[in-house]
Amino acid sequence: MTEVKVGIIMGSQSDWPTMKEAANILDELGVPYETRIVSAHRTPDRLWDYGKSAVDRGLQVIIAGAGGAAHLPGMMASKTRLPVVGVPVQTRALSGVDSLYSIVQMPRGFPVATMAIGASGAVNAGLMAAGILALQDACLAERLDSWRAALAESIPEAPSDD
Ligand code: RP5
Repeated sequence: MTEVKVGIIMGSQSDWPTMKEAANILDELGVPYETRIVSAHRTPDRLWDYGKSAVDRGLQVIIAGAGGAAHLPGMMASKTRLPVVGVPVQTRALSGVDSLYSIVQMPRGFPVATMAIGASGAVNAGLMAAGILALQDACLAERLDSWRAALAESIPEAPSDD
């Protein structure tokens, strides 16, 4: 059985279209992950249990996405020493600036690696998780290098009108 080392958690089903971008990139890189809805406000006990058991279950990185009063990544960081990568989900009312500020401004001692707002942030969260795991996994490091090289290769040298 392949060991799952990345947990992708989110505050609500409504965050999934954004957080799926993190899952997609991990699929591309061949990194197994699990996905869970864990809300800081609506299911605090689930958050606690998840954070408490994360290390023992073999997780190595947690990607946490939430929107609005986005307390999930920070609360998860308070409960586990695993690296927590935070994704501010774009909100309708405040375009995700609320989510960003809720996630990024952590008190000293409990870091959250905060990504950009929305889909780009979720993709980068997946890449960040892969980069962390690649430190101990030479095959994954090779796949990540190839992925990065292919992206660079796909960028044209000059703009076109098409
Ligand atoms: C947050 O509230 C979630 O992360 C979500 O982004 C936001 C709205 O949740 P729903 O009302 O759509 O379930 O906790």
